[in-house]
Amino acid sequence: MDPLRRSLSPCSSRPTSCEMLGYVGIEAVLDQLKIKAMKMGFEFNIMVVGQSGLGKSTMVNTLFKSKIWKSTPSGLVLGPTPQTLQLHSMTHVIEEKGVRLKLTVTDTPGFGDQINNDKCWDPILGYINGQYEQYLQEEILITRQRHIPDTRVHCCVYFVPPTGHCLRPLDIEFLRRLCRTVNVVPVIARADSLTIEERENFRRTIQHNLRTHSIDVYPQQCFDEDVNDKILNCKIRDRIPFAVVGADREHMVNGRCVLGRKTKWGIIEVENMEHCEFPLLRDLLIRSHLQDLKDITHNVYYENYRVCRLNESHMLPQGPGWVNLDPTPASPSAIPGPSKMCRWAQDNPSEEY
Ligand SMILES: Nc1nc2c(ncn2[C@@H]2O[C@H](COP(=O)(O)OP(=O)(O)OP(=O)(O)O)[C@@H](O)[C@H]2O)c(=O)[nH]1
Ligand SMILES: [Mg+2]
Repeated sequence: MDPLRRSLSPCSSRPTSCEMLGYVGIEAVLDQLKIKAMKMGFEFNIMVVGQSGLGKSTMVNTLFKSKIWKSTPSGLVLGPTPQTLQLHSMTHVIEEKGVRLKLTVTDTPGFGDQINNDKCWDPILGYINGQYEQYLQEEILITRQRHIPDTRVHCCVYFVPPTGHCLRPLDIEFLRRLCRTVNVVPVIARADSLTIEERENFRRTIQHNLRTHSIDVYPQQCFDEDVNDKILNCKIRDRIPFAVVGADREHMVNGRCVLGRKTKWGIIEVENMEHCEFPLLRDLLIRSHLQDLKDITHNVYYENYRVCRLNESHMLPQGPGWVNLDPTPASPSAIPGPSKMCRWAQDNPSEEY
């Protein structure tokens, strides 16, 4: 056999590059990345959105007070939660095993109280696009900062009222717009008002509604990167929307201090999977998908926004990637959502918009 052929044969005991060159130390890149990331810390921004009175502000407190944060940040409302009248953000730096996370949760006023709820999504979309705009303005500076502060919303938790029927037209319209702009994780709010059977049926109905109306919530199937992603995300997609309960009070249960809601019949523990799915939401946001949410925000939603804006201001040459959009809108809130349409249009330059 030709000696060259023999050396290429998969059966031959070919020396690996390590054996040929000795130890190179490529794996140490991981340590370098880790050290750098630990020095920089992480920023993560969540927003809660939904109709008035569904427990959004309570959920913000639940997130901060639940086990993972270990301490209660100052500024948390104690006593009855007042109605949220304007959009506001709360930031807390959490440190665990030397890793620093700057978590910002943006609470929003509930919508749906008005007789005419037309365009009730405008302030929310305006805020989300406003953060993209702020980032873009920093990014296009000639002398830009080495680290651009990231206030972009990485995940929007959308509260669905526990009607037990189906998604209301208002929720559908809102979600359709939101999903084109940001990662959305819908949850069934105040899930303690549904029986286990009702919860399950409601979940399936909502999943069906989302599919029918092409509302692509997080984790989006089209962004699964490999088989492992697919397997894990399929399980998550099957459980979304999570049925959550919010609480900001602690109670003693069998000698344990738990976060929960005290009712006449007992205590609903928010961190107990037998009672609600808040732990699944928290784990998705923080433990398993934090970086993925940030990556999709940067690579998909922000990227779409950036392309749309640069096209509008004619800063991009009219090449194959050019997207023909409507004239520049007056305010950031009116900027057409940086949708996957934009991305799609880039891939299909012949299409007219
Ligand atoms: N039964 C039940 N009540 C809840 C839950 N979460 C919050 N609540 C109660 O619902 C009421 C309204 O809660 P908020 O957190 O203020 O609701 P919100 O969505 O922020 O309301 P707006 O600020 O008006 O938009 C409060 O009395 C809460 O204690 C829950 O999961 N189950
Ligand atoms: Mg509120």
